[in-house]
Amino acid sequence: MGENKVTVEFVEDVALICINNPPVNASGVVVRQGIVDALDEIKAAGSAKAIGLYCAGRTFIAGADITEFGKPPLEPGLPEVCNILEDNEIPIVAVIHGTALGGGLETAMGCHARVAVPTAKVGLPEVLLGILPGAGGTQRAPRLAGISNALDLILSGRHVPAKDALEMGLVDRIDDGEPREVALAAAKDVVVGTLATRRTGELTTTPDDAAIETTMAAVQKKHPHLISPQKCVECVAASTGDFKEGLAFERARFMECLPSPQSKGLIHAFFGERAVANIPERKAQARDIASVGVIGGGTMGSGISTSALMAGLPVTLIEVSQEGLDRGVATITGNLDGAVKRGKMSPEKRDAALAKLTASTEMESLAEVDLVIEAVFEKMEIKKEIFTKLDAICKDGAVLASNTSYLDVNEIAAMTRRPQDVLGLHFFSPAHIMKLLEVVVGEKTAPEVVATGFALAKKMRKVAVRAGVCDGFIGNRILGHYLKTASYLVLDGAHPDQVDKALEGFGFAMGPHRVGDLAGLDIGYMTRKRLAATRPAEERYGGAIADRLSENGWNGRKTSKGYYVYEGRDTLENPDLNAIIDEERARAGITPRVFSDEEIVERYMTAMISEAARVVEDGIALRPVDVDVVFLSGYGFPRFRGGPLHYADTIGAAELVKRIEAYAQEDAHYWKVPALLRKMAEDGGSFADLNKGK
Ligand code: T1G
Repeated sequence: MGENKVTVEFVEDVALICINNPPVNASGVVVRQGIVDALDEIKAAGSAKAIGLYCAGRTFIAGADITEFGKPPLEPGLPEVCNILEDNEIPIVAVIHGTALGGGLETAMGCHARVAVPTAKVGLPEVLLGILPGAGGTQRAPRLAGISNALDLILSGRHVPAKDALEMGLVDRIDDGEPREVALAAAKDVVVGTLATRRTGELTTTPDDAAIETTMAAVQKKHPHLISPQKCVECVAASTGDFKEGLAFERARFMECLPSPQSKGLIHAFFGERAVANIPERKAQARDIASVGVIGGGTMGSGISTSALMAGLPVTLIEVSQEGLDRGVATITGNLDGAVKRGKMSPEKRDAALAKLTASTEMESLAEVDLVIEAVFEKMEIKKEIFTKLDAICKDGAVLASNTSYLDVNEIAAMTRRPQDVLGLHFFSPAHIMKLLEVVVGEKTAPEVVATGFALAKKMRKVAVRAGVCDGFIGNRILGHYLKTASYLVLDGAHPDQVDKALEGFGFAMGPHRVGDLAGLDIGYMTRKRLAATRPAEERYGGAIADRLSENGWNGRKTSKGYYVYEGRDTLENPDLNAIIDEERARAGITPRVFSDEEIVERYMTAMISEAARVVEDGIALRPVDVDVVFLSGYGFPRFRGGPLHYADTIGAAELVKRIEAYAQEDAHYWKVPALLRKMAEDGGSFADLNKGK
């Protein structure tokens, strides 16, 4: 057995239990058994009149050990340990520091009192994993904090600061100090009676039918695809009854959620967002980034500047004209005000961030910055000019990044004498909100420059994914492919609104036409024009309808008309659309046919999966999970589906190959079976297999 994860210390008439299971004291079976053994040891010693339970390291228990999920259950289970704690004869006080989450908070609620240090936070985030608090959380939290607070905690999964937890009744006292000292003092206070203890299961929950009904209706509306939120509400409602029956009810509901595909998808997403940090350059020494330069004060440049300022970095914003600069500064100011309004930052932090913004029309102002991000118009000529200048201006060792969303980073790097310092940092709009950052690695990009890109992402609280160089890198390359399927579906008989609704039924927040209207149809229009010269003759052109819209000046929301018409907050049908669709079908000699929603989803997802497989095959993405994280963090892919290639495994390679071969009968150029997928189908492999060990 490894070193002891749970130790007991006797101090006069109290005992201390210390849990030490780095990095987050996850409650794996060794910890759970260790707690039970520690209680037995203390009982046998007979000297302790109170017990202080605390954790070493940076946090109290951060939950059940998620790596145990999907394996045969290991006894003692977390619910059992929480009940053993509660039934213990000697009173136990839990001391919380860091983040007591999920099974961690449930363990603390199984104890007879809870003391938190001021910086501690508590939460029940199980719903974010497609499950529910399954170790008594849905029964104890309402008893301690009331039904409304419990519903908020359990359905939001948010981390509640210690002072709010005290107000709710989840903790009994706030004491500052090292966990062991606080635990010793608290146990002593229990002995002398200045810290009251109680068994949570003996408390009662005051019914609140109105809260239950309102919340149930709200989760059914907000999460029509998810099963665990509704079960969370049912469990909280059950907490007004008998405690033991409530625990049994919760256990049954938990076991209905745990094996579900959506829980597997959400857990895949959780670990995936951490797995993508495992890059070949992970051991390289990132360069210190203490100042950032941003060239371009448009939407992207302002968003990137905002994100850097919110991360506490000084930013020098460069624009060619004072007018452009003023516009950029105004946008940044508006972004920061928005962050304050959304409660993402305090007014003081907003002022401090703004004070770190320098604006200039002179690129020479970038001479001393540690990293520059170019975010100007997507024209290679302009970027080449800028990087030539940067090469002459910036100090040795400065990292030079382009925010290009598809252009060749190697070509850009070749304009400098320092290609090893050049990479792509592809942000997603709005850059101060979207989590995804594609770190595009050029042929000559140095390992420490890649590591610097990942370190910058962490500082900006973004999810960085490593991408190779190709047109569109990971996300936009795949997007460009599957959007053609959407256009073919419309030309062949489906209506844009039907396609949108079918994909929204699959779980996307918005279908591709609604997204196009939001982003601006002119972006796709310019891309199609850019690629026209190199489009293979045998490729079916799907852009005719969208071209007509853009040529009419109907580019989506920003022109109040695109695939839809926008009047205030209303989205209406575009009365001119059907005629355009009919004309373009006729021009192409197409007799439209009916598509089912199911076929729309199948074709759309199969197209996405096939190009995603090729992106992995080509080494543009390191692993399938990197593609999943790109789509979860940057393209609104439904999180409970786990990402395109996690979802592909639920269909299976053989079925996917069969679908592509059937579609290829209509269009052999567009529908090709990726070699990787065919091999998977032949040897029964999966994308999950590919993720292992890479
Ligand atoms: N189990 C196993 N490993 C975990 C873990 C967990 N619960 N939480 C984190 N890790 C790993 C993580 O994969 C990473 O590993 C390392 O710890 C550092 O994490 C019955 C069933 C606690 C806020 O959902 O939210 O209890 O990459 O990079 O940014 O009702 O981790 O280093 O190899 O995220 O400082 C409920 C999940 C579980 C909390 C810290 N608990 N964790 O964030 O570090 S279900 C959760 C977090 C449950 C009961 C049910 C965060 C954090 P590696 P990190 P961080």
